[in-house]
Amino acid sequence: MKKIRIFRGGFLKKSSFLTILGIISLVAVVWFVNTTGEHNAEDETDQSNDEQQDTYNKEAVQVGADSIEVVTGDGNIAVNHLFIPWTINKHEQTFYLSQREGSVIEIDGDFGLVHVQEVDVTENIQHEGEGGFLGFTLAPDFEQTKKAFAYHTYEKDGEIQNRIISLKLQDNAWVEEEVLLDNIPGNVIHNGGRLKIGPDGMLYASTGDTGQGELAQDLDSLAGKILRMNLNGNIPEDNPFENSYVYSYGHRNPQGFAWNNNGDFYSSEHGESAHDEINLIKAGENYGWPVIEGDETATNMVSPVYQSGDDTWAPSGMAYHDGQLFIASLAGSKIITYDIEKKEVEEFYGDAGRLRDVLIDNEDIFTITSNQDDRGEPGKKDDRLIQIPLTEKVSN
Ligand SMILES: [Ca+2]
Repeated sequence: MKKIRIFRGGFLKKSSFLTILGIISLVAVVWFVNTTGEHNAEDETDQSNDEQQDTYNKEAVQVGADSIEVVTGDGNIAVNHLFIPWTINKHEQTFYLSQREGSVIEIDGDFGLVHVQEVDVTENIQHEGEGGFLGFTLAPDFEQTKKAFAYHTYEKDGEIQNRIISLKLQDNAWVEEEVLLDNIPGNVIHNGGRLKIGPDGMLYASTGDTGQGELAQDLDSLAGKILRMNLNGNIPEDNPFENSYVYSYGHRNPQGFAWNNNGDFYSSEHGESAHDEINLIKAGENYGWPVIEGDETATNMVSPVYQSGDDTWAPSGMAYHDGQLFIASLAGSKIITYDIEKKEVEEFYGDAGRLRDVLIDNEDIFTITSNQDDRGEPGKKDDRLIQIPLTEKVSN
C-alpha cells in the first residue's frame, strides 16, 4: 500500500514532501495520543475497517479540500478528506470529482496523485443549502477537447437560479466556455442537478421543483423537469414539446440518471416524505408531482416502477449494471440495488453514511459520501471516495 498526500497547488518536491510528511506524522501521532479514549459521534459513523492506517491530521478534516489523502494499492483506491463531493467521473485511470463548494478533484487512480482544480465561472457559485456546484460530466470527446459540462447554482437579481455551462480544463483550472442554459429556477432546496449524456448523445439535466410543487406541472417553467439538449445548448428538434428543453415533467427533486443496455432511461426522485421513486422516463410524460406521489395513480400521469413506501432513501446518483440499477442514498445511507426484471430492491452497501453518487467501472462500483453537507455526522475520514467490488456484497 502506498499513501500520498498532496496539497492545493499541485505537486511537491520529493524532499519537501518527505519533510512535510514527517511533520504531519508527528503531529498526527501527538494528536492521536491526546485524543485516544474519547468516544464521539465521529467514531460511531466511521466504520471503515482500515482504521489502523489512518494517519490523518486534524487540520485536514477541518479544511476539507485543502488536504486530500489517497490510499492506493493492489489496484484499489480510497480517497479521504474530500469536501461534499457530488459527482464521480472517471476517464481511463483518472477520476474527476465535482465538489459542491465549487471545485473539481482530479485523482490519478494508479499513483494517487491529486490536483485540486478551481472552477473559473462568470457567475458566482451559490453554495447554500442543497445548491452549489452539482452535476459535472466529461464531454464524450474529452480526450481531445478537455471539455466538460456542469450544473451549478448562482444568484441573479436577488433570486437563486441554476445554469448549465460548458467548461474547458486549462492549466489545472476548469474555465467556463459557454452558457448552455440559465435561469433555471433554484432555491436552497430541490435544485435537482444531475447532468449526464445519454446513449443518444444528448445532454440530460434534472431540475427540482424549488419547493413550489405547482411549477413541476407548468410546462412553461424549467423547474421540476428532466431537460434534454444538444451539446451546444440548442433544443433538439425531436424533443417532445416544440421549442422546449422539457423532456419529462411532474418531478419533485430527481437526482439520478441511468440507462440500461436497451437504452431504457431511469431516474431516481425524492418523495415528499418517504415514498422515494424510481421512474422509467419517457419523452413527454408527466410523472405526477405534486398531484400524485408514491404508487398513487391518475389519468395521463405515470407512476414509478418502484417506490420506497414508508422507507426514506433520499436517492441521488444511479448506475446500471447487469439488469440492476445501483442507487446512492443520502438519508438511507446505503447503496440500493433495484432488479429491473424482478422489481425488487436490496441493500448492497451501507457502511459509510450519506452517499451522493455511484459509478460502475469494470468489476467495481465507486461511491462518494456527503457527510459534511450539514445533514450527516462526519467521520474522521470524510468525505470519501470508496471502491467496492461488484461481486462483494459488503452490507452487514
Ligand atoms: Ca412521481
